[in-house]
Amino acid sequence: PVTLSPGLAYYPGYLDRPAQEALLRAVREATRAAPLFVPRMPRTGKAFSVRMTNCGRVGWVSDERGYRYQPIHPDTGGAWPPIPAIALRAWEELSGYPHPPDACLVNFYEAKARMGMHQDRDEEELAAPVVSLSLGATAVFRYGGLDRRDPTRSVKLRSGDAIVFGGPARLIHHGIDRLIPASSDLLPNGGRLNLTLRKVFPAL
Ligand code: MD3
Ligand code: FE
Repeated sequence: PVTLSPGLAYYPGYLDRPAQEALLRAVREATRAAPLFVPRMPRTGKAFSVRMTNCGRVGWVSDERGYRYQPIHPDTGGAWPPIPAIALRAWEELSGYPHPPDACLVNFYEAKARMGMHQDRDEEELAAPVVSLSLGATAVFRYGGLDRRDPTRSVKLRSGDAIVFGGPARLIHHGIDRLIPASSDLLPNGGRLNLTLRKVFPAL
């Protein structure tokens, strides 16, 4: 791995093409039980450009009432499907954390989608890292520091790359500036998927 900053480990090409195809099939299967939903900003209700779903015992949702983890899909009311085996294996190999993840958030970007700079702090267990797997179009990923005004750097996340945020990097600001057109043929229409594995609740 490449250490981009303390606590931030980058694994370019972590998943080979057959593993990317297998993970994509598993995500498509999961979206049959838990369709992509449109998250909305708290208070304003403005729609995100990214669509989402989840796997695992809880999933991250956002609507007018706020951000939270919950055990059911916001539209269907059904349980989230299981976390794909390939994603669980990546967590075991990369997280260094002795318990399985509670949640796998799946972000789907169409060509023009982006994600503004934010921190991930809706998890109770901040001692666990977040493991991210990218599929499809290359994304320009931007990350800064603990203060919103700290200087930022960017790195391209390509199909098959993994990136792990733990320790001093767990609460850094980060976002997706844009996708790079025609950068992958894994997904149709220049789309991108990102899976983030998270331990939400402290282990008993
Ligand atoms: C840094 N997703 O889902 S993955 C998110 O590509 C999110 O969809 C982006 O930011 C995406 O919250 C970026 C890289 C990532 C994921 C989680 C992090 C970076 C992180 C948690 C803490 C710090
Ligand atoms: Fe995030």
